[in-house]
Amino acid sequence: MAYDDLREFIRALDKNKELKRISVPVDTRLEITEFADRSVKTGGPALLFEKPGGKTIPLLINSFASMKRMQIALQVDSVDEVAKRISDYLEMRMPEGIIGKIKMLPKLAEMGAFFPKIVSKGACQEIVKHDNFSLYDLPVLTCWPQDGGPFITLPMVFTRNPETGKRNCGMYRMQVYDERTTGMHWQTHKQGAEHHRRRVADGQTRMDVSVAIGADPATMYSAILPLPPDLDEMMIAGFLRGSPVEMVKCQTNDLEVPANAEIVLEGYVEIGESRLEGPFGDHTGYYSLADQYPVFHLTCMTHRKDPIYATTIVGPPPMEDFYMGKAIERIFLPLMRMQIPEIRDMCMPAEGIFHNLMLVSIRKSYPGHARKVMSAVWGLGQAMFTKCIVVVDEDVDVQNYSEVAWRALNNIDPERDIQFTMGPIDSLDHASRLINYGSKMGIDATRKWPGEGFTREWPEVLKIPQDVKKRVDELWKKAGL
Ligand SMILES: Cc1cc2nc3c(=O)[nH]c(=O)nc-3n(C[C@H](O)[C@H](O)[C@H](O)COP(=O)(O)O)c2cc1C
Ligand SMILES: [Mn+2]
Repeated sequence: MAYDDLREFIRALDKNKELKRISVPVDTRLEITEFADRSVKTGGPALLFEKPGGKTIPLLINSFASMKRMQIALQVDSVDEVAKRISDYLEMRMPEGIIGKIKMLPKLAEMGAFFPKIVSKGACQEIVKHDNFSLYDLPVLTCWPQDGGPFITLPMVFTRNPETGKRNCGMYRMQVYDERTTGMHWQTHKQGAEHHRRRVADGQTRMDVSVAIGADPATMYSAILPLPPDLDEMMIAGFLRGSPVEMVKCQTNDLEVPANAEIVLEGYVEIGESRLEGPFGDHTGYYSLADQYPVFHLTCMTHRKDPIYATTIVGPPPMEDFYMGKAIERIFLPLMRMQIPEIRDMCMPAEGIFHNLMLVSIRKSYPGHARKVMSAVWGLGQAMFTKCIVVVDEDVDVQNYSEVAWRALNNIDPERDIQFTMGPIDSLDHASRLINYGSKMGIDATRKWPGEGFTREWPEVLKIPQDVKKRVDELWKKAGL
Protein backbone atom coordinates (compact mmCIF):
# COMPACT_ATOMS: atom_id res chain seq x y z
CA MET A 1 0.00 0.00 0.00
CA ALA A 2 1.30 3.44 -0.96
CA TYR A 3 2.02 5.91 1.81
CA ASP A 4 -0.86 8.34 2.17
CA ASP A 5 1.37 11.21 3.14
CA LEU A 6 4.57 12.36 4.79
CA ARG A 7 3.46 11.38 8.28
CA GLU A 8 2.82 7.82 7.24
CA PHE A 9 6.36 7.72 5.86
CA ILE A 10 7.63 9.14 9.17
CA ARG A 11 5.81 6.36 11.01
CA ALA A 12 7.44 3.78 8.72
CA LEU A 13 10.87 5.28 9.39
CA ASP A 14 10.13 5.17 13.10
CA LYS A 15 9.00 1.54 12.96
CA ASN A 16 12.23 0.63 11.16
CA LYS A 17 14.30 2.48 13.81
CA GLU A 18 15.39 4.97 11.17
CA LEU A 19 14.08 8.06 12.94
CA LYS A 20 15.06 10.04 16.00
CA ARG A 21 12.76 12.64 17.51
CA ILE A 22 14.61 15.55 19.02
CA SER A 23 12.75 17.44 21.70
CA VAL A 24 15.49 19.85 22.78
CA PRO A 25 15.29 23.20 21.01
CA VAL A 26 17.87 23.45 18.22
CA ASP A 27 18.54 26.59 16.19
CA THR A 28 17.55 26.65 12.51
CA ARG A 29 20.66 28.74 11.93
CA LEU A 30 23.62 26.33 11.43
CA GLU A 31 22.83 24.04 14.38
CA ILE A 32 20.45 21.75 12.51
CA THR A 33 23.00 21.59 9.67
CA GLU A 34 25.61 20.29 12.09
CA PHE A 35 23.15 17.72 13.48
CA ALA A 36 22.16 16.53 10.01
CA ASP A 37 25.74 16.45 8.71
CA ARG A 38 27.02 14.43 11.66
CA SER A 39 24.08 12.07 11.45
CA VAL A 40 24.43 11.31 7.74
CA LYS A 41 28.18 10.86 7.95
CA THR A 42 27.97 8.43 10.87
CA GLY A 43 25.09 6.37 9.48
CA GLY A 44 22.68 7.99 11.92
CA PRO A 45 18.87 8.14 11.56
CA ALA A 46 16.51 10.66 10.02
CA LEU A 47 15.86 13.51 12.44
CA LEU A 48 12.56 15.04 13.47
CA PHE A 49 13.16 18.27 15.36
CA GLU A 50 10.10 19.02 17.47
CA LYS A 51 11.15 22.56 18.38
CA PRO A 52 13.28 23.89 15.56
CA GLY A 53 14.36 27.46 16.16
CA GLY A 54 11.63 28.00 18.74
CA LYS A 55 8.94 27.40 16.09
CA THR A 56 5.91 25.22 16.65
CA ILE A 57 6.18 23.46 13.29
CA PRO A 58 8.35 20.31 13.49
CA LEU A 59 11.15 19.85 10.96
CA LEU A 60 12.08 16.60 9.21
CA ILE A 61 15.55 16.13 7.75
CA ASN A 62 17.62 13.21 6.38
CA SER A 63 14.50 11.18 5.63
CA PHE A 64 16.14 9.88 2.40
CA ALA A 65 19.69 9.87 3.73
CA SER A 66 20.67 6.19 3.35
CA MET A 67 19.97 3.38 0.90
CA LYS A 68 17.81 1.76 3.60
CA ARG A 69 15.71 4.92 3.86
CA MET A 70 15.46 5.15 0.06
CA GLN A 71 14.10 1.60 0.13
CA ILE A 72 11.58 2.49 2.82
CA ALA A 73 10.62 5.60 0.83
CA LEU A 74 10.05 3.61 -2.36
CA GLN A 75 8.68 0.58 -0.48
CA VAL A 76 11.15 -1.91 -1.98
CA ASP A 77 13.86 -4.21 -0.65
CA SER A 78 16.31 -2.83 -3.19
CA VAL A 79 16.01 0.15 -5.53
CA ASP A 80 16.96 -2.31 -8.29
CA GLU A 81 13.36 -3.55 -8.00
CA VAL A 82 12.22 -0.20 -9.38
CA ALA A 83 14.73 -0.52 -12.22
CA LYS A 84 13.34 -4.00 -12.94
CA ARG A 85 9.77 -2.70 -13.04
CA ILE A 86 10.85 -0.03 -15.53
CA SER A 87 12.71 -2.60 -17.66
CA ASP A 88 9.60 -4.78 -17.74
CA TYR A 89 7.60 -1.89 -19.15
CA LEU A 90 10.27 -0.97 -21.65
CA GLU A 91 10.46 -4.54 -22.86
CA MET A 92 6.73 -4.78 -23.29
CA ARG A 93 6.08 -5.55 -26.95
CA MET A 94 2.88 -5.91 -28.90
CA PRO A 95 2.13 -9.54 -28.12
CA GLU A 96 1.30 -12.17 -30.72
CA GLY A 97 -2.26 -13.47 -30.91
CA ILE A 98 -5.34 -12.89 -28.83
CA ILE A 99 -4.11 -14.79 -25.75
CA GLY A 100 -0.97 -12.67 -25.61
CA LYS A 101 -3.02 -9.50 -25.91
CA ILE A 102 -5.32 -10.56 -23.09
CA LYS A 103 -2.31 -11.31 -20.94
CA MET A 104 -1.06 -7.79 -21.51
CA LEU A 105 -4.30 -6.13 -20.36
CA PRO A 106 -3.56 -6.08 -16.61
CA LYS A 107 -0.22 -4.42 -17.29
CA LEU A 108 -1.89 -1.74 -19.44
CA ALA A 109 -4.60 -1.24 -16.85
CA GLU A 110 -1.92 -0.84 -14.21
CA MET A 111 -0.30 1.81 -16.37
CA GLY A 112 -3.59 3.73 -16.58
CA ALA A 113 -3.74 3.69 -12.79
CA PHE A 114 -0.63 5.85 -12.51
CA PHE A 115 -2.17 9.05 -13.89
CA PRO A 116 -2.72 11.77 -11.31
CA LYS A 117 -6.28 12.33 -10.18
CA ILE A 118 -7.88 15.68 -9.44
CA VAL A 119 -9.81 15.62 -6.16
CA SER A 120 -12.00 18.36 -4.72
CA LYS A 121 -10.58 18.38 -1.19
CA GLY A 122 -7.11 17.89 0.18
CA ALA A 123 -5.54 17.86 3.62
CA CYS A 124 -3.05 20.45 2.37
CA GLN A 125 -5.90 22.98 2.40
CA GLU A 126 -7.21 22.28 5.90
CA ILE A 127 -6.00 25.77 6.73
CA VAL A 128 -6.17 28.46 4.03
CA LYS A 129 -4.48 31.78 4.68
CA HIS A 130 -5.06 34.57 2.18
CA ASP A 131 -3.59 37.14 4.51
CA ASN A 132 -2.01 36.98 7.90
CA PHE A 133 0.66 34.50 6.93
CA SER A 134 4.41 34.69 6.90
CA LEU A 135 7.26 32.53 5.71
CA TYR A 136 8.89 33.33 9.04
CA ASP A 137 6.34 31.00 10.66
CA LEU A 138 8.18 28.10 8.98
CA PRO A 139 11.44 26.74 10.44
CA VAL A 140 13.44 27.52 7.31
CA LEU A 141 17.14 26.70 7.68
CA THR A 142 20.08 29.00 7.29
CA CYS A 143 22.37 26.14 6.35
CA TRP A 144 25.94 27.47 6.19
CA PRO A 145 27.65 30.54 7.67
CA GLN A 146 27.95 32.59 4.47
CA ASP A 147 24.52 31.71 3.08
CA GLY A 148 22.62 34.70 1.70
CA GLY A 149 19.71 33.92 4.05
CA PRO A 150 17.39 31.08 4.97
CA PHE A 151 16.59 28.63 2.16
CA ILE A 152 13.66 26.30 1.56
CA THR A 153 15.65 23.31 0.31
CA LEU A 154 13.16 20.53 -0.45
CA PRO A 155 10.30 22.25 -2.30
CA MET A 156 8.26 20.72 -5.10
CA VAL A 157 7.91 23.62 -7.52
CA PHE A 158 4.94 23.36 -9.90
CA THR A 159 4.70 25.27 -13.17
CA ARG A 160 2.91 24.82 -16.46
CA ASN A 161 4.32 24.80 -19.98
CA PRO A 162 2.38 27.62 -21.70
CA GLU A 163 2.59 25.90 -25.09
CA THR A 164 1.52 22.38 -24.21
CA GLY A 165 -0.31 23.03 -20.94
CA LYS A 166 1.75 20.22 -19.41
CA ARG A 167 2.68 20.38 -15.75
CA ASN A 168 6.22 20.26 -14.43
CA CYS A 169 7.43 19.63 -10.92
CA GLY A 170 11.08 20.35 -10.10
CA MET A 171 12.98 20.79 -6.88
CA TYR A 172 14.53 24.26 -6.91
CA ARG A 173 15.75 25.88 -3.69
CA MET A 174 14.07 29.09 -2.56
CA GLN A 175 15.85 31.81 -0.63
CA VAL A 176 13.50 33.54 1.79
CA TYR A 177 13.78 37.32 1.29
CA ASP A 178 10.91 38.39 3.52
CA GLU A 179 7.54 37.22 4.81
CA ARG A 180 6.08 36.71 1.34
CA THR A 181 8.92 36.75 -1.15
CA THR A 182 11.55 34.19 -2.12
CA GLY A 183 14.08 33.55 -4.83
CA MET A 184 13.32 30.94 -7.47
CA HIS A 185 16.53 29.11 -8.25
CA TRP A 186 15.60 27.15 -11.35
CA GLN A 187 18.84 26.83 -13.25
CA THR A 188 18.74 27.74 -16.90
CA HIS A 189 18.67 24.11 -18.12
CA LYS A 190 15.69 23.12 -15.99
CA GLN A 191 12.03 22.94 -16.94
CA GLY A 192 10.87 25.76 -14.66
CA ALA A 193 13.37 28.06 -16.38
CA GLU A 194 12.16 26.91 -19.80
CA HIS A 195 8.53 27.64 -18.90
CA HIS A 196 9.64 31.05 -17.68
CA ARG A 197 11.63 31.70 -20.88
CA ARG A 198 8.64 30.92 -23.09
CA ARG A 199 6.55 33.46 -21.22
CA VAL A 200 9.29 36.06 -21.58
CA ALA A 201 9.30 35.40 -25.34
CA ASP A 202 5.49 35.71 -25.39
CA GLY A 203 5.56 39.05 -23.63
CA GLN A 204 3.50 37.76 -20.71
CA THR A 205 3.69 39.58 -17.39
CA ARG A 206 3.18 36.84 -14.82
CA MET A 207 3.75 33.15 -14.37
CA ASP A 208 1.79 31.07 -11.88
CA VAL A 209 3.95 29.02 -9.53
CA SER A 210 2.88 26.81 -6.66
CA VAL A 211 5.16 25.08 -4.22
CA ALA A 212 4.39 22.03 -2.10
CA ILE A 213 6.54 21.16 0.89
CA GLY A 214 6.31 17.63 2.35
CA ALA A 215 4.21 14.87 0.78
CA ASP A 216 4.38 11.09 0.47
CA PRO A 217 8.01 10.18 -0.28
CA ALA A 218 7.55 8.99 -3.89
CA THR A 219 5.88 12.28 -4.81
CA MET A 220 8.63 14.31 -3.16
CA TYR A 221 11.30 12.18 -4.80
CA SER A 222 9.76 12.56 -8.26
CA ALA A 223 10.64 16.29 -8.18
CA ILE A 224 14.34 15.56 -8.59
CA LEU A 225 14.11 12.93 -11.33
CA PRO A 226 15.85 13.91 -14.59
CA LEU A 227 12.79 13.32 -16.75
CA PRO A 228 12.32 14.51 -20.33
CA PRO A 229 10.41 17.81 -20.68
CA ASP A 230 6.63 17.48 -20.56
CA LEU A 231 6.71 14.09 -18.87
CA ASP A 232 4.62 14.74 -15.77
CA GLU A 233 6.53 14.00 -12.56
CA MET A 234 3.17 13.29 -10.89
CA MET A 235 2.60 10.43 -13.33
CA ILE A 236 6.00 8.97 -12.48
CA ALA A 237 5.25 9.46 -8.79
CA GLY A 238 2.08 7.43 -9.37
CA PHE A 239 4.17 4.71 -11.00
CA LEU A 240 6.67 4.72 -8.13
CA ARG A 241 4.03 4.52 -5.40
CA GLY A 242 1.77 2.20 -7.41
CA SER A 243 -1.21 4.45 -6.89
CA PRO A 244 -2.26 7.75 -8.49
CA VAL A 245 -1.20 11.01 -6.91
CA GLU A 246 -4.24 13.00 -5.83
CA MET A 247 -4.04 16.65 -6.80
CA VAL A 248 -6.12 19.62 -5.63
CA LYS A 249 -6.63 22.95 -7.35
CA CYS A 250 -4.84 25.87 -5.81
CA GLN A 251 -6.83 28.71 -4.22
CA THR A 252 -5.27 31.65 -6.04
CA ASN A 253 -3.77 30.34 -9.27
CA ASP A 254 -4.38 27.88 -12.03
CA LEU A 255 -2.12 25.05 -10.81
CA GLU A 256 -2.69 21.86 -8.87
CA VAL A 257 -0.63 20.49 -5.99
CA PRO A 258 -0.53 17.11 -4.22
CA ALA A 259 -3.58 16.94 -1.94
CA ASN A 260 -1.58 15.24 0.80
CA ALA A 261 1.09 17.97 1.00
CA GLU A 262 1.97 19.41 4.39
CA ILE A 263 2.40 23.03 3.30
CA VAL A 264 1.59 24.84 0.03
CA LEU A 265 2.86 28.23 -1.08
CA GLU A 266 0.85 29.70 -3.95
CA GLY A 267 1.91 32.65 -6.00
CA TYR A 268 3.58 33.94 -9.09
CA VAL A 269 6.81 35.01 -10.67
CA GLU A 270 6.75 38.46 -12.22
CA ILE A 271 8.25 38.22 -15.70
CA GLY A 272 11.27 40.49 -16.01
CA GLU A 273 11.91 40.71 -12.28
CA SER A 274 15.14 39.27 -10.90
CA ARG A 275 17.06 39.58 -7.67
CA LEU A 276 20.37 38.50 -6.25
CA GLU A 277 20.09 34.91 -5.04
CA GLY A 278 22.75 33.22 -2.90
CA PRO A 279 25.43 32.58 -1.97
CA PHE A 280 24.37 29.13 -0.82
CA GLY A 281 26.42 26.33 0.73
CA ASP A 282 25.85 23.82 -2.04
CA HIS A 283 26.20 20.09 -2.68
CA THR A 284 29.58 20.65 -4.30
CA GLY A 285 30.83 21.37 -0.78
CA TYR A 286 31.52 24.95 -1.85
CA TYR A 287 29.31 28.00 -1.84
CA SER A 288 27.54 28.49 -5.12
CA LEU A 289 28.03 32.15 -5.97
CA ALA A 290 25.28 34.72 -5.80
CA ASP A 291 23.57 35.40 -9.12
CA GLN A 292 20.39 36.96 -10.51
CA TYR A 293 17.31 34.71 -10.37
CA PRO A 294 13.55 35.22 -10.67
CA VAL A 295 11.50 36.19 -7.62
CA PHE A 296 8.52 34.27 -6.25
CA HIS A 297 5.68 36.27 -4.68
CA LEU A 298 3.26 34.45 -2.39
CA THR A 299 -0.45 35.09 -2.72
CA CYS A 300 -1.64 32.43 -0.32
CA MET A 301 -0.37 29.81 2.09
CA THR A 302 -2.32 26.66 2.83
CA HIS A 303 -1.37 23.83 5.14
CA ARG A 304 -2.55 20.96 7.27
CA LYS A 305 -3.83 21.64 10.77
CA ASP A 306 -0.50 20.49 12.22
CA PRO A 307 2.01 20.75 9.36
CA ILE A 308 5.47 19.20 9.29
CA TYR A 309 8.24 21.05 7.47
CA ALA A 310 10.40 18.75 5.30
CA THR A 311 13.88 19.89 4.43
CA THR A 312 17.45 18.83 3.69
CA ILE A 313 20.91 20.28 3.74
CA VAL A 314 23.56 19.84 1.11
CA GLY A 315 27.29 20.22 1.61
CA PRO A 316 30.55 18.26 1.43
CA PRO A 317 29.58 14.75 0.25
CA PRO A 318 28.13 12.37 1.09
CA MET A 319 24.96 14.12 2.21
CA GLU A 320 21.30 13.18 1.90
CA ASP A 321 21.22 14.10 -1.79
CA PHE A 322 23.94 11.53 -2.54
CA TYR A 323 21.54 8.73 -1.59
CA MET A 324 18.71 10.30 -3.56
CA GLY A 325 21.08 10.49 -6.54
CA LYS A 326 22.41 6.97 -6.06
CA ALA A 327 18.86 5.68 -6.32
CA ILE A 328 18.40 7.71 -9.52
CA GLU A 329 21.56 6.13 -10.91
CA ARG A 330 20.14 2.64 -10.31
CA ILE A 331 16.58 3.41 -11.39
CA PHE A 332 17.59 5.19 -14.59
CA LEU A 333 20.16 2.64 -15.76
CA PRO A 334 17.59 0.67 -17.83
CA LEU A 335 16.41 3.90 -19.50
CA MET A 336 19.98 4.88 -20.25
CA ARG A 337 20.68 1.42 -21.65
CA MET A 338 17.65 1.68 -23.86
CA GLN A 339 19.35 4.62 -25.60
CA ILE A 340 22.95 3.45 -25.23
CA PRO A 341 22.62 -0.36 -25.09
CA GLU A 342 26.36 -1.03 -25.03
CA ILE A 343 26.49 0.43 -21.51
CA ARG A 344 26.81 -2.37 -18.95
CA ASP A 345 26.85 -0.30 -15.80
CA MET A 346 27.55 3.22 -14.66
CA CYS A 347 28.42 4.91 -11.42
CA MET A 348 28.59 8.48 -10.14
CA PRO A 349 30.87 8.47 -7.08
CA ALA A 350 29.89 10.73 -4.19
CA GLU A 351 33.05 12.80 -4.57
CA GLY A 352 31.99 13.68 -8.11
CA ILE A 353 28.71 15.34 -6.96
CA PHE A 354 26.87 13.63 -9.89
CA HIS A 355 27.92 16.10 -12.56
CA ASN A 356 31.70 15.99 -12.11
CA LEU A 357 32.36 12.30 -12.71
CA MET A 358 30.69 9.34 -14.38
CA LEU A 359 32.28 5.91 -14.61
CA VAL A 360 30.87 3.82 -17.46
CA SER A 361 31.56 0.25 -18.49
CA ILE A 362 30.75 -0.79 -22.06
CA ARG A 363 30.78 -3.85 -24.27
CA LYS A 364 33.21 -2.50 -26.85
CA SER A 365 32.36 -3.56 -30.38
CA TYR A 366 34.12 -1.21 -32.78
CA PRO A 367 36.98 1.26 -32.97
CA GLY A 368 36.20 4.56 -31.28
CA HIS A 369 33.33 3.02 -29.35
CA ALA A 370 34.30 4.58 -26.02
CA ARG A 371 34.24 8.03 -27.62
CA LYS A 372 30.84 7.36 -29.14
CA VAL A 373 29.55 6.53 -25.66
CA MET A 374 31.02 9.76 -24.22
CA SER A 375 29.23 11.77 -26.90
CA ALA A 376 26.00 9.92 -26.24
CA VAL A 377 26.21 10.59 -22.49
CA TRP A 378 26.92 14.28 -23.13
CA GLY A 379 23.81 14.30 -25.30
CA LEU A 380 21.53 12.60 -22.81
CA GLY A 381 19.23 14.80 -20.69
CA GLN A 382 20.86 16.04 -17.50
CA ALA A 383 23.87 13.76 -18.13
CA MET A 384 24.90 16.61 -20.43
CA PHE A 385 26.43 18.24 -17.34
CA THR A 386 28.96 15.43 -16.84
CA LYS A 387 32.38 17.08 -16.57
CA CYS A 388 34.52 13.91 -16.67
CA ILE A 389 33.58 10.54 -18.10
CA VAL A 390 35.75 7.47 -17.71
CA VAL A 391 34.89 4.62 -20.07
CA VAL A 392 36.15 1.12 -19.25
CA ASP A 393 35.59 -2.35 -20.71
CA GLU A 394 32.75 -4.49 -19.42
CA ASP A 395 34.96 -6.66 -17.19
CA VAL A 396 35.69 -3.66 -14.94
CA ASP A 397 33.33 -3.16 -11.99
CA VAL A 398 32.51 0.55 -12.05
CA GLN A 399 30.97 0.39 -8.56
CA ASN A 400 34.49 -0.34 -7.32
CA TYR A 401 36.34 2.98 -7.67
CA SER A 402 39.64 1.43 -6.71
CA GLU A 403 39.37 -1.11 -9.51
CA VAL A 404 38.44 1.64 -12.00
CA ALA A 405 41.42 3.76 -10.97
CA TRP A 406 43.80 0.79 -11.22
CA ARG A 407 42.56 -0.34 -14.60
CA ALA A 408 42.10 3.09 -16.14
CA LEU A 409 45.49 4.39 -15.08
CA ASN A 410 47.16 1.33 -16.56
CA ASN A 411 45.23 1.49 -19.80
CA ILE A 412 45.70 5.06 -20.88
CA ASP A 413 48.26 6.84 -22.96
CA PRO A 414 47.02 10.24 -21.77
CA GLU A 415 47.71 12.24 -24.88
CA ARG A 416 46.00 9.65 -27.03
CA ASP A 417 43.12 8.65 -24.78
CA ILE A 418 41.93 11.87 -23.17
CA GLN A 419 39.47 13.88 -25.17
CA PHE A 420 38.29 17.40 -24.44
CA THR A 421 35.12 18.97 -25.67
CA MET A 422 33.06 22.08 -24.94
CA GLY A 423 29.46 22.17 -23.83
CA PRO A 424 26.88 23.13 -21.23
CA ILE A 425 28.12 23.03 -17.64
CA ASP A 426 26.14 22.71 -14.41
CA SER A 427 25.28 26.15 -13.05
CA LEU A 428 26.92 25.19 -9.74
CA ASP A 429 30.36 24.64 -11.28
CA HIS A 430 32.63 27.39 -10.01
CA ALA A 431 35.68 26.45 -12.11
CA SER A 432 34.29 26.70 -15.64
CA ARG A 433 35.52 29.73 -17.60
CA LEU A 434 31.97 31.00 -17.96
CA ILE A 435 28.86 30.24 -15.98
CA ASN A 436 26.97 27.35 -17.65
CA TYR A 437 29.59 26.86 -20.38
CA GLY A 438 32.95 25.14 -20.34
CA SER A 439 35.03 22.10 -21.15
CA LYS A 440 34.54 18.42 -20.49
CA MET A 441 36.93 15.52 -20.42
CA GLY A 442 36.43 11.97 -21.58
CA ILE A 443 38.93 9.25 -20.77
CA ASP A 444 38.95 6.21 -23.00
CA ALA A 445 40.31 3.60 -20.60
CA THR A 446 39.21 0.61 -22.67
CA ARG A 447 41.66 -1.84 -24.14
CA LYS A 448 42.99 -0.33 -27.40
CA TRP A 449 42.48 -2.13 -30.68
CA PRO A 450 44.59 -2.39 -33.84
CA GLY A 451 41.68 -0.66 -35.57
CA GLU A 452 42.43 2.30 -33.32
CA GLY A 453 46.04 2.33 -34.41
CA PHE A 454 47.34 0.27 -31.50
CA THR A 455 49.72 -2.27 -32.98
CA ARG A 456 51.60 -3.40 -29.88
CA GLU A 457 50.60 -6.49 -27.91
CA TRP A 458 48.00 -5.81 -25.13
CA PRO A 459 48.58 -7.92 -22.02
CA GLU A 460 45.96 -9.83 -20.03
CA VAL A 461 44.99 -8.95 -16.45
CA LEU A 462 46.47 -11.39 -13.94
CA LYS A 463 44.03 -14.06 -12.78
CA ILE A 464 44.33 -17.44 -11.04
CA PRO A 465 42.12 -20.07 -12.77
CA GLN A 466 38.93 -21.15 -10.95
CA ASP A 467 40.02 -24.80 -10.48
CA VAL A 468 43.21 -23.69 -8.77
CA LYS A 469 41.23 -21.38 -6.52
CA LYS A 470 38.93 -24.25 -5.54
CA ARG A 471 41.88 -26.50 -4.71
CA VAL A 472 43.44 -23.78 -2.63
CA ASP A 473 40.16 -23.24 -0.79
CA GLU A 474 40.60 -26.76 0.60
CA LEU A 475 44.34 -26.59 1.05
CA TRP A 476 43.88 -23.28 2.86
CA LYS A 477 41.85 -24.99 5.58
CA LYS A 478 44.27 -27.92 5.77
CA ALA A 479 47.14 -25.49 6.14
CA GLY A 480 45.34 -24.15 9.20
CA LEU A 481 44.90 -20.62 7.81
C1 LIG B 1 18.02 18.81 -2.49
C2 LIG B 1 18.02 19.23 -3.91
C3 LIG B 1 18.06 20.58 -4.25
C4 LIG B 1 18.07 20.99 -5.57
N1 LIG B 1 18.11 22.33 -5.85
C5 LIG B 1 18.08 22.74 -7.13
C6 LIG B 1 18.08 24.14 -7.43
O1 LIG B 1 18.12 25.00 -6.55
N2 LIG B 1 18.02 24.51 -8.74
C7 LIG B 1 17.97 23.59 -9.75
O2 LIG B 1 17.90 23.99 -10.91
N3 LIG B 1 18.00 22.26 -9.49
C8 LIG B 1 18.05 21.82 -8.21
N4 LIG B 1 18.06 20.49 -7.93
C9 LIG B 1 18.07 19.52 -9.05
C10 LIG B 1 16.72 19.42 -9.74
O3 LIG B 1 15.70 19.17 -8.81
C11 LIG B 1 16.75 18.32 -10.79
O4 LIG B 1 17.69 18.67 -11.77
C12 LIG B 1 15.39 18.05 -11.44
O5 LIG B 1 15.51 16.95 -12.29
C13 LIG B 1 14.88 19.23 -12.23
O6 LIG B 1 13.63 18.90 -12.75
P1 LIG B 1 13.13 19.48 -14.16
O7 LIG B 1 13.91 18.77 -15.21
O8 LIG B 1 11.68 19.14 -14.18
O9 LIG B 1 13.39 20.94 -14.16
C14 LIG B 1 18.05 20.05 -6.60
C15 LIG B 1 18.03 18.69 -6.27
C16 LIG B 1 18.02 18.28 -4.96
C17 LIG B 1 18.00 16.82 -4.63
MN1 LIG C 1 10.52 17.85 -15.40
